[in-house]
Amino acid sequence: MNKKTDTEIKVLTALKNAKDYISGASLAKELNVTRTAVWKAVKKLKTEGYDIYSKTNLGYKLIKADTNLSSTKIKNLLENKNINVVVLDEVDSTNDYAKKFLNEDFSVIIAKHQTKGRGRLNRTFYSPNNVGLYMSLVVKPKAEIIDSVNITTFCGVVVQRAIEKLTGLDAKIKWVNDIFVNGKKVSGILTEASCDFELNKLNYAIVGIGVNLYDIKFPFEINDIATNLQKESGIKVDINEFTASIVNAFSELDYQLKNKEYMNIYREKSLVLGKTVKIVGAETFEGKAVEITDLGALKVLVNGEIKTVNAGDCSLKL
Ligand code: BTX
Repeated sequence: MNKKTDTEIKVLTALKNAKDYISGASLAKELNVTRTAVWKAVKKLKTEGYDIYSKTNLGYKLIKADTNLSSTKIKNLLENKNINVVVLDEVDSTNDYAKKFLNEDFSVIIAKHQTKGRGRLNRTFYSPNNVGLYMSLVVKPKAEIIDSVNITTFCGVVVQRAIEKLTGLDAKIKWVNDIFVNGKKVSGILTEASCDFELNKLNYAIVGIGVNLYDIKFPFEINDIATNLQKESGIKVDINEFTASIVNAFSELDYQLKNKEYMNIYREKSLVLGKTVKIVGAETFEGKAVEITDLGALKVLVNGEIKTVNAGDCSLKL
């Protein structure tokens, strides 16, 4: 690595000391150099691996991102200190491991690596070491059975918001459980629940969330359909902050399942509404996705008739 120039050292020090974004003009004035010199120094520092973000009208910010999972750091960032946080080096599937924690009110199980990460319908979720968030939340919302299906849609919004907040990316939700960025999948959600039919209530739900955070070499089969947040935004999110942001949002779960306010964002960020989709489920058909109900059902216009889909796979037809 080349020795840093005086300007690079000064810019780096000023960025380290700044609490927020600092404009190129302010840096130039403070360091008594030109704005071009600041810009060149920032460009060079970036090539050396410093995470410096640039935002129009705001300037530059040095991000001290932590890419190592730490249960202590996550707990420090949680609003509810009673949440049980478990970080594992390796596990088959966090959704399976989470079943050990059904007696607790709210547990979070995260693994650095899953050997058998699961998707829906026996599919696999590729979960290599230290490049993604592989997490299961064990939650016990006060919900009737009919509301329990909405845990996945709520979680979709929570993950969408966390991505947008920490990377600025315009993430979209593909009905029902995938998060897409620039047309490729960055995240999937797998909710498994236990219900008491006699009492018409949910016993517990295990909400499995997988997010590709950092640069990954995907296997050939998914290389064209999957992406990661670092590649799309140039930002390495802080994994502990990202995790805590998702877990904290779940404190609203009871309220949101009842009031469904989050469904407005779910619709606004939908990748499928207004598009031609192919549905594979109890029936297979193509049509135009026209509505998503408060209960998360997708309404599809097929030959002048509306079909309502509660479960199934949905893909976009180009
Ligand atoms: P899904 O069935 O909708 O998605 C799985 C499909 O997505 C695969 O068949 C493949 O085409 C594609 N895929 C596989 N791995 C990835 C990846 N890393 N990124 C993008 N696309 C991929 C979605 O199921 C639900 C996934 C939940 C994963 C979490 S991780 C923590 C928890 N534990 C666990 O075992 N599963 C959940």
